[in-house]
Amino acid sequence: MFSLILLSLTLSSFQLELVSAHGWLNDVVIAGTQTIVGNVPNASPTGSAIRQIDSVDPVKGANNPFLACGQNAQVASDIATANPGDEVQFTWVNGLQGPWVHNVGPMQTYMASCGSQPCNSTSFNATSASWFKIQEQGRVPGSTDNTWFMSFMNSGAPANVTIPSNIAPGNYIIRHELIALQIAQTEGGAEWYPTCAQISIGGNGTGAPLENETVTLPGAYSDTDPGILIDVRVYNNVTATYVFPGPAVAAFVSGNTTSTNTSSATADSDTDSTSTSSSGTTTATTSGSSGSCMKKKRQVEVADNMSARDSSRVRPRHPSPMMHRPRNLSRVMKGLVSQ
Ligand SMILES: *[C@@H]1O[C@H](CO)[C@@H](O)[C@H](O)[C@H]1NC(C)=O
Ligand SMILES: *[C@@H]1O[C@H](CO)[C@@H](O)[C@H](O)[C@H]1NC(C)=O
Ligand SMILES: *[C@@H]1O[C@H](CO)[C@@H](O)[C@H](O)[C@H]1NC(C)=O
Ligand SMILES: *[C@@H]1O[C@H](CO)[C@@H](O)[C@H](O)[C@H]1NC(C)=O
Ligand SMILES: *[C@@H]1O[C@H](CO)[C@@H](O)[C@H](O)[C@H]1NC(C)=O
Ligand SMILES: *[C@@H]1O[C@H](CO)[C@@H](O)[C@H](O)[C@H]1NC(C)=O
Ligand SMILES: *[C@@H]1O[C@H](CO)[C@@H](O)[C@H](O)[C@H]1NC(C)=O
Ligand SMILES: *[C@@H]1O[C@H](CO)[C@@H](O)[C@H](O)[C@H]1NC(C)=O
Ligand SMILES: *[C@@H]1O[C@H](CO)[C@@H](O)[C@H](O)[C@H]1NC(C)=O
Ligand SMILES: *[C@@H]1O[C@H](CO)[C@@H](O)[C@H](O)[C@H]1NC(C)=O
Ligand SMILES: [Cu+2]
Repeated sequence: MFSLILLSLTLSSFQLELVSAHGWLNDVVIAGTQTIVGNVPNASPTGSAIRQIDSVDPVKGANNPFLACGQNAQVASDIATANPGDEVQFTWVNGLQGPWVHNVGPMQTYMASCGSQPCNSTSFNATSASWFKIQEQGRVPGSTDNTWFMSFMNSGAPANVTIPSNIAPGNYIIRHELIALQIAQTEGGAEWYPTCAQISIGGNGTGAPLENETVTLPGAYSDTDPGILIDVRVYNNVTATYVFPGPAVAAFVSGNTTSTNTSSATADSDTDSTSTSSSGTTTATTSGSSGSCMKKKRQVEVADNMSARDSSRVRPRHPSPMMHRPRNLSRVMKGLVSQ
């Protein structure tokens, strides 16, 4: 009897570790005023402009079709409104809706035009869309203790992105992506957490990406990119440069008007976007949850040795409708969660 209780405790702790170590986008705040709450993964959806995913597990593998908008992401019912130059704040949570736990890896933001159709239309295909990058954040410049911007979210803070101040009006998906690198010194170890929100942008801007600044997702990454398969110096040597994966930030984003008003005219070529893509020989590994998490657990010691500052307090803010949360996390659990 007692051993049965122990066994079930062990199992539930393990399951707890799985959900608390990963996560999802809880909400987006636009211009400090408009709050869009995302649906809990797999819960019965209510109206939102954030595309709902069905698992808190990371997307694994650079060719995984879920790289576009996240695990089995569904078209959302609503459309948020925004203006050029607006700040967009993305608040990520772990699977228990406490603060995001990972602290090493880049955060990148892409956008894609939905064209003349609203982005809540099922005829827009995120997997074949032309995505352009508007922001990338890695290690904090000048950091001497290997602090990454991602770690700021461990206190519950949002990630902050500015919509390009000169972007042309229209229907867009804004896609925020975390790439957690704690076990990425092994090929296939990188954990992608992409998420998509549907927005309509107003104003009178004219900025647009060049054709050769756009990529597909999947397509933009390879499992062996230097920013995906990590050189150990990324952890141990803070002066080693981190090479962001994917395209450069589109030139128009920095107010660089040389690229304005040209992309719709150049429909001829996508060769540059495919040149940044992977070879296409790697098979996508969808996140078989238990398999990837077993692997993750085995590598905890390695990751421990290499990870940045531990900033892994788990303080759920509100109870999840999906699961009970424990009153207390053991030290062991905290150690696991920190990975
Ligand atoms: C798409 O969004 C618009 C604006 O919010 C709304 O009027 C329309 O009903 C939505 N369409 C669908 C299919 O949900
Ligand atoms: C979306 O685009 C991808 C990549 O081009 C394609 O494989 C897929 O069939 C498309 N989906 C739909 C519903 O058209
Ligand atoms: C976003 O901005 C808030 C202040 O508004 C700050 O506390 C937080 O650290 C920022 N997030 C990141 C990831 O830099
Ligand atoms: C932008 O265009 C709209 C009409 O589409 C107009 O009402 C508005 O005043 C313009 N804003 C600026 C800053 O020019
Ligand atoms: C992209 O295209 C523009 C204009 O066609 C060209 O000036 C620029 O060098 C190209 N950039 C890259 C990275 O190929
Ligand atoms: C740290 O990285 C820099 C840049 O890659 C390199 O020049 C330097 O030799 C490295 N130092 C050590 C101790 O590895
Ligand atoms: C604008 O683009 C040009 C060419 O890509 C680049 O040399 C320049 O630094 C950019 N300016 C800004 C402000 O980003
Ligand atoms: C954009 O291009 C169109 C067609 O080439 C032109 O009529 C329009 O004036 C251009 N707009 C700007 C702001 O350059
Ligand atoms: C782990 O850290 C110790 C002490 O900092 C170091 O000697 C050892 O080489 C590291 N191991 C790995 C695999 O980086
Ligand atoms: C968690 O449990 C430990 C040991 O039972 C206890 O010392 C600690 O105060 C508890 N923490 C909280 C937040 O309840
Ligand atoms: Cu995780």
